[in-house]
Amino acid sequence: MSVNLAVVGATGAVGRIVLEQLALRKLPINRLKLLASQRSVGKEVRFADETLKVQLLEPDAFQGIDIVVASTPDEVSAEFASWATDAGAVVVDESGYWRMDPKVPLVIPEVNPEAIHDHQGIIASPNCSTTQMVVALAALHRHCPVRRVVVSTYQATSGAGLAGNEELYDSTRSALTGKTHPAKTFQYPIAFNLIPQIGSEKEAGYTSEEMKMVYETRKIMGDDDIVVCPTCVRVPVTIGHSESILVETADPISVDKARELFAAAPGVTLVDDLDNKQYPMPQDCEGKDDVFVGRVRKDLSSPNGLAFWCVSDNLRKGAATNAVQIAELLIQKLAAASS
Ligand code: 2RA
Repeated sequence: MSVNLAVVGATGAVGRIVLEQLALRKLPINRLKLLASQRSVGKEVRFADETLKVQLLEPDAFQGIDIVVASTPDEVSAEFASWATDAGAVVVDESGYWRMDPKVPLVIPEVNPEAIHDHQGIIASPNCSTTQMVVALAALHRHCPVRRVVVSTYQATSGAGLAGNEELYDSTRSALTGKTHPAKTFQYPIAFNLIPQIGSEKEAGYTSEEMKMVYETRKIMGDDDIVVCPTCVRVPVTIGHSESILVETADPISVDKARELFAAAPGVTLVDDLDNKQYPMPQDCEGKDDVFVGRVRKDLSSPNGLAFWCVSDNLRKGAATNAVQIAELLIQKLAAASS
C-alpha cells in the first residue's frame, strides 16, 4: 500500500532531513505535499528525482492526506494539528506542544513502538536530548530497571535551527577578527564559549529543556519512579548532541554486561575502547541515524551506578529520523488493517 504524505516545515533544518530520510528509507509514498508558512511558499525543493513546490499551510491543505510529518515551532503545531486530524490525517509531530498531553503517545520506535496504537490522531516525537538518552537507557532498563539518572548535555547549535548554526559561524568569524557579534539566537556569544541555559527558566531553577528530559523520559519508559537530574548546556558544535550520563539501576550491572546490552540494543552503536582512543564524538556521528555509546565504566560513588558517554546527530535520531520511523510504523499498521 502507499500513502499520501505531507511534510510541514519542509524548508527548515529538520524538514530537509525528513525529506532525505523519506527518500532514503523508501517510504511507499503515493503523493507528497510540502507545506510551510507564507514566507516559504513557492520555494522549490528536490525530493528523489522530482522538484516540488512548497504550498501554504492552511486549514484546507490536508484534504486526502493520510500522514503528516511536522517540524514546526510549538505555536504552529498548536494551530494546524486539528486542521490535519479533522481531515482524517495522522500527525507525527516533532514540536514540544503535544508531548505531555495524556491523549498523545510519545514514541521512540526502538523503545515503545506499541504506544502508536493508542493514538487519537497525533503522535509526538520526543525532544532530541531526551531521545538519545532514552534509546541508551532502554538498553539497560530492559535488563534491570533504571532508578536514577544524572545527565549533563553538550548540545549543538543546530538544535536551535539553521539560525543557531549561522550564529556560531558569525560569532566565530567575529571573535577571530577581534570583534563582538551580538547574540540573537543564544543568550551570549557562542564562539569559544559554553552556555548553561537551553530554553527558559521553568521550575526549581531548571530550564524548559531540562524539564523535558525529566518528564519525557518517564512517559516514554512508562515508569514514573525514574528520577532525572539534568543540566543542559549549549556548545560551539554545529551537529551532534553529546551527553555525560550517570545511571543507577535497581541492581548492579557490570561494565561487561552493560557493554553487551548496549551492543545488542536496536539503534545503538557501541564505540568503547579507551586504550585505543575510541569513543563517540559529534564529528563522527554527524549524518548517522544511531545513538553512539562509549566510555562505559562503573560509578565510583554508588554501587548500582554506571557512567557512560552518549552522542547522536540531533537532527537525525533526535528529530527527523525518529519521526520518519514513526511514520513507517503507521504505514505498517495501515497495511495490516487493510490486508
Ligand atoms: C535544542 N533540544 O537543542 C533543542 C531542540 N529541540 O535547542
